[in-house]
Amino acid sequence: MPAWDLLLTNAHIATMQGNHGAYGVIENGALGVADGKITWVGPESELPSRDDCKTLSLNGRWVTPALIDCHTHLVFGGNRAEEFEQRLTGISYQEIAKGGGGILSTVTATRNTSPDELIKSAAVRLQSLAREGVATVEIKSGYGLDVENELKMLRVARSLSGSSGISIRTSFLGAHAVPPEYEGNADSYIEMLCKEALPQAVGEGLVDAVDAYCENIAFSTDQIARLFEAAQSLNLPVKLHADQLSDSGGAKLAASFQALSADHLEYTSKEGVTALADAGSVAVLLPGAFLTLGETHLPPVDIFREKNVPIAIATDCNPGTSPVCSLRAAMNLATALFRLTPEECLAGVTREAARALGLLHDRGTLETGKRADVAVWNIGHPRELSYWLGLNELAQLFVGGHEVLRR
Ligand code: DI6
Ligand code: FE
Repeated sequence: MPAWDLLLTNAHIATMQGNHGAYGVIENGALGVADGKITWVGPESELPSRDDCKTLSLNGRWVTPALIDCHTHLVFGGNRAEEFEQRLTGISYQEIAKGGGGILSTVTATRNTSPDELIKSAAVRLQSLAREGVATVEIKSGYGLDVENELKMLRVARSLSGSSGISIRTSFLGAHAVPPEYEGNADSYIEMLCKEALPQAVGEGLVDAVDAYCENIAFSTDQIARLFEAAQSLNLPVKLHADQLSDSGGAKLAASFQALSADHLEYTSKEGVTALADAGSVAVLLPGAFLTLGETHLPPVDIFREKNVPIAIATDCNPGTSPVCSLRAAMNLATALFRLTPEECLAGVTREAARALGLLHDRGTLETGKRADVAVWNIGHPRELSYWLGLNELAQLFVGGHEVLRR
């Protein structure tokens, strides 16, 4: 007889297993948890007899995998509401960046903010994600741009996990912009990242993956290739901000390093998509940045579908191009702006987001053996999770079988 710590009954379950029909639905289902893992999931009528255990009837509510935000810059000092107003008068993001504003103004603010203050402001944004059912959040560095401050950001990101119950994955984004100390000398900056910043951050256990910004206002493919070689020699997976503002060969570069994901991709060519398909990399789409920048060039969604490139969706929460602290809003935007289906959106913040973090073996779908990260919703069908904008129907959130939130 199975012994469970927790049994959820009287639920409709969207398992999000890719090969189990739309949403992987099990109507009138049940889900058993032992030692923080899912040990049984199926129709309630097939439940085996069992020892007594804590049982929770969900009264016909829907259950999905807890959501995953696989691309955020959640930790930063200050904000850029002033720049936001400037952009509304017609000054472009690139012009502001070239004038020393943009990312570099957040670098100054982040360097001048203490770890405690960074934790406080990021925790507010993290709670905003969690109360909509997000249990795993990727957080990048990239606003420190020197050894001390990149490590400070990563330590802050790691510490957010303990205080929230949310699982945090970190990405080293030292190659986000050229810092003022290295102006005109991006090659030396990359060398410093490879020889000092990255190895030290890895030595402290602060890095789960290495990311970079491949763009004509940031780093070239050659520079990033050097960083990615350093990442590989440290056994770290890579991912890339690719082809966001121009086709700069980012997707192809990412694919050549078997990247977990390539992100943004508005300007990616068919060749770039084919390379991602061959490498098994995930395309992470970021509709919040598309919206905020008033972008009109659409990512090649039809070609992703044709080539079976998995599509994830994330907030890209950052103070410049995506002040978005709602993954549910990103799902809705992805339907409106990119014409993704509600099922693609939900897969994009569960199964495919897990894949984009290299965590699909552990979460992202509801199946036995995976961590019991479960969201319970007051909805009539999972398509509603992409339909409503600004309505929060989360009832409960479980992480590793423990309830971390109830509304
Ligand atoms: N692409 C983005 O959208 C963000 N970083 C990046 O590489 C923007 C970051 C910022 O403007 O602060
Ligand atoms: Fe980003």
